Amino acid sequence: MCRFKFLFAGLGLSTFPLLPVEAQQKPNIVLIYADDLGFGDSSCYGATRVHTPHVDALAQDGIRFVNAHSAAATSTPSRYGLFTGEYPWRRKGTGIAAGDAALIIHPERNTLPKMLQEAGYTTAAVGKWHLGLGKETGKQNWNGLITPGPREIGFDYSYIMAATADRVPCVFVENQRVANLDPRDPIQVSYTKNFPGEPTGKDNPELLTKLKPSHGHDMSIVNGISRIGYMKGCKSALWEDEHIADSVTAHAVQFIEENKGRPFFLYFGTNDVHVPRYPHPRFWGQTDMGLRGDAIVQFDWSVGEIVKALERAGIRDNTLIIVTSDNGPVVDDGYADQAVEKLKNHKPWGPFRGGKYSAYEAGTRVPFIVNWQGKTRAKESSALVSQIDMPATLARLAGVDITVKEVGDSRDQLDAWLGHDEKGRDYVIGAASTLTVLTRHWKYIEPQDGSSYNPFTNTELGNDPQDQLYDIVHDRGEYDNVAAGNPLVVRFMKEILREEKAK
Ligand code: NG6
Ligand code: CA
Repeated sequence: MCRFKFLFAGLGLSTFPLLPVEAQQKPNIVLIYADDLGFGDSSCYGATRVHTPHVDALAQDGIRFVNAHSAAATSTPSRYGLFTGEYPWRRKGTGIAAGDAALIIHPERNTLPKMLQEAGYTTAAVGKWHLGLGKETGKQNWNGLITPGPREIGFDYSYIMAATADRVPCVFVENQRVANLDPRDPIQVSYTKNFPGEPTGKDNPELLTKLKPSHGHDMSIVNGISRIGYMKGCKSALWEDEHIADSVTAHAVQFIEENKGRPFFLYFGTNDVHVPRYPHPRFWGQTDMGLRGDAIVQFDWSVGEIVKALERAGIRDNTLIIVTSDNGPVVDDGYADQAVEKLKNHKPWGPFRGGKYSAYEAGTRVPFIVNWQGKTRAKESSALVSQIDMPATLARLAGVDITVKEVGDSRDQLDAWLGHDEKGRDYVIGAASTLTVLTRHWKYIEPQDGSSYNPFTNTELGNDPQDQLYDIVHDRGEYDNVAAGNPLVVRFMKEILREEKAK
């Protein structure tokens, strides 16, 4: 049957390259998920003071989207949407997770990696996790098997940071056990109180040899940098920030090498360019933007290493590669790393307003590149696409019959993702401290009483007690609220939200 499909494809009866499900090995999928990388942070998206040749190369024979969205303006909810296909705002407890949060994806749920496993894929999660671990918050067995975790939601292999680099525990967790742990020096973690005698950034600023906080981040000190939360012990297992990219990249490359003979899915969540930004010294000074710019170069290096590994393994042209980010950019996210001082004319948010945490576009409008050598061609696409569609779209690519699967809000957008459909979604709901509805013409922001500005991160949050409506085609910077003059459009957008909430 598959062979006939190829014939039809050749006759132009199909608008996208049909999947060689039996004739050839199913395509591998590599999802490179940057942290806080903004729309304008790579050279193929217009940056001039940082060069990202490896990301650019993927755009050069791939689809570079200019209207692509993460599910939320912060990490945990975006990743929740990515793996479950359910809008995170539907689910309580999907806000930014502490380092000792319980696993927020219920093991009973269908997930992207589970669907790919069923389709015969070997699956891996390498890098930033930030979806919680264990059954109960604060009760993880950090010195033993930490469960449930990646395995229970569909990952055969995992090598992860539990939360973020600025949150304890500052250790890698491999297959749900702390890596390199010496049982004679066990690990202890607390988000409520410090361990007696342990220094903190607040009380012992003289020990902050690598980075000092600008706001928050004044608890346990690891590797000369103070963090959120308290931890003690496990000296042999602690990460060094300057080696995080090398470590996660090496583990991702190893997974590729070991699984080149069978279809695989690799989720590679980089720590770059999240705080604390402390790239390996070989990247220092590669930009004139200080550590934030150099962390972008380090991210780009990781992308290059992954592509090289695919080439070495001879599977480059049978691998779909996606590069995107979990939310928009932030310049000062809590460490005095000179990012603000050295930013000058660089615009991490591109032409959009707001940034990470914001309901304005830069909160969720992220870089998004889909590359499948031989199948995609250099193209800029303005199709409206969203990471919420990751499960349905990739499952379809893998040959899963998604009509019989629970994929929540996720829709099959393979045609758009491969560059054959210029429209994409009719609308997408975004989540920050309020909800938004974005169509190809309009952006609506639901009224919200919260503060409109975060002075610490210098973010316009997009909150306003009034309806906000923007003509996103002619006013992509969202400066002219046209709600009053377009009551019918406002009503229509509210109706979309009302219906979505009722689902
Ligand atoms: C905030 C942190 C910020 C960052 C963010 C999560 C403070 C003052 N700020 O609470 O530094 O860690 O959480 O970022 O602690 S995210 O990209 O993982 O969502
Ligand atoms: Ca993030």
